[in-house]
Amino acid sequence: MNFESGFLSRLKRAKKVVFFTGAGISAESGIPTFRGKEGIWNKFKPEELANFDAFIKNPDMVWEWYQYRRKIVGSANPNKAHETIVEFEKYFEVTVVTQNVDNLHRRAGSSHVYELHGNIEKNYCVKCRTHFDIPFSEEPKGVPVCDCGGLIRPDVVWFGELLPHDQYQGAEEASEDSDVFFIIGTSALVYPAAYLPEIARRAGAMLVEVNIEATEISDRCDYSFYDKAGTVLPELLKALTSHPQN
Ligand code: BJW
Ligand code: ZN
Repeated sequence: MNFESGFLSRLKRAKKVVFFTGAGISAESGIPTFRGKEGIWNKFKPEELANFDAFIKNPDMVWEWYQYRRKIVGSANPNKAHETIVEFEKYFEVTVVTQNVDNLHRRAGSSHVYELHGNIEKNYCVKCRTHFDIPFSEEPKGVPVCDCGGLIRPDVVWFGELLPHDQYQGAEEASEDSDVFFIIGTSALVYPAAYLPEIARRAGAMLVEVNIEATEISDRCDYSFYDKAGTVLPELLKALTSHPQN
C-alpha cells in the first residue's frame, strides 16, 4: 500500500492519536459486524433484540442471543489491527475509543480504552443495579435473576439508552485534543458516537478512515484507505517507522 509522503509527515508530527473503532476491526477475529452483507442484523432485527422493551417483553430470548454472541467473543482473539494499535503506543499518546463490546482492545493490551457501548462480558441487575463482572454459565437456560428479584441484563448500551457518562466524556475530550483521529471499521451511523469524528475535525485533527468500503463519514475524511484494518494498520506502522523525518 502506498502512503503519501505528506500524510506520513503529518502523522509523524502528531503527538496525540485517537483510534475510533467499530465492529469492522473485529471482523478478522471472526466476530460478525452488525450491518452489511455479513451483518448479524440481516438475521436478527435490532429493534427486536437491542433495546430494553424487547428485553422486558422476551428476556429469555434476548439473554440467549447475548449468550450465543458471548461464546463467539470468548473464542475470538485480538487480530493484527488490535495489536498494531498497541504498537502505536511506542510512538504516540494513543487513546482507543471503541463502540465494540467485545473487550478485544483491552485483551490486546491497549492502555487507554473508552468503551462507549458497554462490555458484553459484564452484566447488571435492572432493579438494584448490582454489577456482575463474571460470566454466567450457560445452564440453566434463560435469563438469571438477582437476589433482589430483578432480571440480570448484559452491560451494553441499547437503542434509546444513554451512553456511560464517564466513557463518553473521556472520549469527547480525547477527540477534541487529538492531532490525528483514525476511524476504523465503523459505518459511523450510530449516534452520539458518530459525533466524535466531527468534534475532532472541528478541533483541527486530521481524519483518517480505514474501512473495506466508503461510509457516511468518507467525504469528511482527509484520507481514506479502503482495505481490511488488519492489512492497512500494520503496513502503515511499517511505512511510518521507515519514513525519513519530515
Ligand atoms: C471493515 C472490515 C475490516 C468490515 N476492516 N473495516 C441523532 C443523534 C443522537 C441519537 C440519535 C440520532 N438519531 C437517532 C438516534 C438514536 C440512536 C441512533 O443513533 N440510531 C441510528 C441507527 C440512527 N442512538 C441511540 O439510541 C444511542 N443512545 C442515545 O442516543 O441516547 C440518547 C437518547 C436517550 C433516550 C431517547 C433517545 C435518545 C444508543 C446507541 C446504542 C448502540 N448500541 C449498539 C448495540 C450494542 C449492544 C450489542 O452489541 O448488542 O452498538 S447498536 C450497534 O451499532 C452496536 C455498535 O457499537 C453500533 C455501531 O456499529 P458499527 O460498529 O459501526 O458496526 P457496523 O456493522 O454498522 O459497521 C461495520 C463497518 O466495518 C462497516 O463499515 C464495514 O464496511 C466495516 N468492515 N470488515 C475494516 N476487516
Ligand atoms: Zn438486584
